[in-house]
Amino acid sequence: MLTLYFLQSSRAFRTAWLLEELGVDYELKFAERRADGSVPPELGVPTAKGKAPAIQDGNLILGESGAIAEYLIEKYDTTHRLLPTQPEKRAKIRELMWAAEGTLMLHAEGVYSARLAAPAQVAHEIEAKLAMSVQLDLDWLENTLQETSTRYIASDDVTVADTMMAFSVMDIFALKLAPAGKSWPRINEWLKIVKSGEVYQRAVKRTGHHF
Ligand SMILES: N[C@@H](CCC(=O)N[C@@H](CS)C(=O)NCC(=O)O)C(=O)O
Repeated sequence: MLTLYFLQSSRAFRTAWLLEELGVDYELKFAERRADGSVPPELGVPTAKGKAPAIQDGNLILGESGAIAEYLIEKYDTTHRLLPTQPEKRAKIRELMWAAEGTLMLHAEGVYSARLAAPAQVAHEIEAKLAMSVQLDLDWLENTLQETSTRYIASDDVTVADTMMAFSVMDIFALKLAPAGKSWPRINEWLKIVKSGEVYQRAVKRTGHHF
């Protein structure tokens, strides 16, 4: 059986939601974060980096939420429900998947690190500058949603892009990593649809995921 190494309030939720969407049976190895936010060694994450998420499927041990998503889709999405076969559609979905980690989370982590590392006055200034990148990312996503005008991010149904991107945006909103006073109505509408999804809710129930 597939094992998911799950850390609370982490990107591991992306993998849990995707596994639920795919209907794959999995064992959940669960841990709360330590006080400094790190993974407790008792979780026994088997990858070299020891971060969450990680999976073990047979002999395969894999980290990186994006690589895990690609693997799970390749192996278990046999009807191509979550990643359609047309090259153009696949490319747009992958654009969102890469952006979720390589752009939105990258910028969000910058804002968060500045907040933790610098003295309040300095942190405020650095944070405000870094948060501009987060704003541009969200503006881009807002425009994308306006252009596609689909219920989910890339289609009227859930795709693997939603499972990657929703965590990034919810994390940014929950930790207030975007500039204050801005709003992204289409993004909020999309998040409402995501959160009301039956399978999404099943993943929340199984993992207790929260920010
Ligand atoms: N790029 C990696 C990032 C993995 C990562 O940074 N995970 C965080 C949780 S969101 C973690 O394990 N933090 C705890 C630690 O560093 O000990 C991915 O997408 O999986």
